[in-house]
Amino acid sequence: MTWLSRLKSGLRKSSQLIENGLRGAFSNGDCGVSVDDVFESLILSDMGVEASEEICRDIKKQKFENVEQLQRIVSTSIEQRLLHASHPLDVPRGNTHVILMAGVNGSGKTTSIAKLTKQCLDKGLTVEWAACDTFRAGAVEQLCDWGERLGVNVYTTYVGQGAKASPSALAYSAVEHAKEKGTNVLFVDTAGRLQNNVPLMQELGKIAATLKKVEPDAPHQTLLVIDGTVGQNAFVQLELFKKVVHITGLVVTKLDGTSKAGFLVGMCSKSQTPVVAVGVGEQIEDMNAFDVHAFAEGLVGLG
Ligand SMILES: Nc1nc2c(ncn2[C@@H]2O[C@H](COP(=O)(O)OP(=O)(O)OP(=O)(O)O)[C@@H](O)[C@H]2O)c(=O)[nH]1
Ligand SMILES: [Mg+2]
Repeated sequence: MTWLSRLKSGLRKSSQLIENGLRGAFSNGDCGVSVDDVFESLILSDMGVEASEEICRDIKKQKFENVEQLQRIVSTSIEQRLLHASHPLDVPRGNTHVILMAGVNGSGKTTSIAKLTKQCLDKGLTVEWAACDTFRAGAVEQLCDWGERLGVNVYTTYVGQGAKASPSALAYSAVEHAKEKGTNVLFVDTAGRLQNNVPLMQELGKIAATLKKVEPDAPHQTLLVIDGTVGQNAFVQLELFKKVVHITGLVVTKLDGTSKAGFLVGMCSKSQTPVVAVGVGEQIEDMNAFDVHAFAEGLVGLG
């Protein structure tokens, strides 16, 4: 299965909703005049009022004679709203590139690290991980399992002391070692935290500050992993995490498990934070760069 077909079949729950709306508008015979059905389906896909209204405005400006033409118009309008929203994972060769992963509980941080690592390994980069989720029981083991499968070294204890390290101490030591070894990329896994859990949010800030002590430019990237099933709430999460760390990009997971994938259109229209990758399943191949053309087509059920 190619990535494109994975993406499009992953988006099916959302696209069925929108496609039904487009079919409804067309069967009403209004040919681009009344767009109530379209508007409703865009809202149901969690696109938000503003983006939905703009897309409907685009529809009204054009003529269409069949559902496919209408799908094209909507897909083009969505794509235009997303033109600057994609920024694929970019890892310059040179000093160890540190990528800090943040996000609420269960959003997909750990599995996204594995998936993004696979892409780095395929490019010939060397990768290591710091298991800074010392909070959830089993979290370190989960990362180590993935590490074994991919042949990636995982830093799990505070080297030199052996005792259970604090997340910041472990992060510090991991960067030091990764730099020494000349590792290309170090992913730092962190504990899931609710954005209203103040101590855990502060701890995330502390990890980022500690990384800087070893490497002034680190973390070179801080990716917020967002569970796509939360829809528009993703925007709230982004704003709250931004108060603690400098979020450089988003990783959006579980687009296969939601009918609300439209939230990305609304969110990317409002936010300057680019989407680094999207996930549409639990397999290692189920993540890739945010291809806005394919996403827009997939979202309206084209292709
Ligand atoms: N269907 C689907 N499931 C996903 C996707 N990404 C992750 N998951 C699943 O979501 C669950 C949670 O993923 P984790 O990677 O453990 O999430 P986490 O953010 O590290 O969780 P905590 O460490 O507990 O905060 C796992 O069962 C993953 O397999 C996706 O794109 N699609
Ligand atoms: Mg995790």
